Formats: sequence, structure tokens, C-alpha cells
Amino acid sequence: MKKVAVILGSDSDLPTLRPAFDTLTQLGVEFEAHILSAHRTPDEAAAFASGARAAGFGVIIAAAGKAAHLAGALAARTTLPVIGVPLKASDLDGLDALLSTVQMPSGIPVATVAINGAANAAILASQIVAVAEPELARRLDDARASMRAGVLAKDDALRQELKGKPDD
Ligand code: RP5
Repeated sequence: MKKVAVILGSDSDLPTLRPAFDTLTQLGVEFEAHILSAHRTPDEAAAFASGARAAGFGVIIAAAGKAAHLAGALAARTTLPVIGVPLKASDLDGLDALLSTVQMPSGIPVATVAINGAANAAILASQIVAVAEPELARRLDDARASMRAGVLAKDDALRQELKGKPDD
């Protein structure tokens, strides 16, 4: 199975990325996490992206806040799919990172998830890996079924709670 790389722009981003680690672990997807910055360690970030395919990675998740160039800088160095996670890390509440991540020039795409969308980034990365991994695809189907059951149970609980109450 291809590995997923999770690249964080700073150790201060760790708490927001924990859901990605948890999701990948639950789905049985092998991953590595690294702290690399487009601005503070540009050479190391570029070297990681350049060697990622040969190192066995199938997709890269890149999470950064503020002027978030990490996902784009990595995407510039590889044709592996790159998923950007803009982070809320400044007075601009993540809008700065969202625009910096999503507004890529034509030719170098970054698949951008919601601000602080670490879990969705992990699910999307798993879906990409699952294209060639039927067992992982089955686990993703199971996770969807479990989510559906959870929502339906809440719907049932709400109807039970309101049963007998007069309409407005
Ligand atoms: C970004 O700047 C990082 O991804 C982080 O979200 C933000 C602040 O970094 P620190 O100053 O906390 O290291 O590059």
C-alpha cells in the first residue's frame, strides 16, 4: 500500500492535525508525519516532495496557517496528489491560509479541504490510496455505513424526544 505523508508547517499545528493521524490510523493507512516549512526550511521541504514518490508515498497532505505556501510549494516539486489543509492560525481566522492554499495557478493543483479540515484531508487521502487497494475501499465503505447509522440513530432519538409534544 502506498503511504500518506502528512506535512505540518509548524509544531504549533500539531493539535489541529491530530484528527488526521487518528483517521489514518483507524482506516489502517500507513503514514508519516513531518514538520517542514515552505519558508523556514524551503530546501528540506522541496527535497521531501522531490523524493516522495520514490520513497513510497502515494499522496501528500500539507497543512499550514497564515501565508500558507506549503501545499503549493510541495505540489510544485511532485506530481503526486497534494491535499492542502488551510489552518486557522492568525487574526484572520484561516481565511489567509485558505486563499493562499486554494488559489493555485493553472498547472499545479492543490486539492484544498476546509479550514482546519484535517479529518477530511485524511479521508480524501485514503480514498486516493484506495483506488488501488480494495480492502481499504471496503473499510471506507464501512466507515460511511457507520456514519449513516449514527445519523439515523440521532434522527430516531430526536423523534422519540419530541413525540407527543404539540406542534407549533
Ligand atoms: C505557518 O505559520 C505554520 O503552519 C503555522 O500555522 C503558522 C505559525 O507558525 P509558528 O509561528 O507557530 O511556528 O507557517
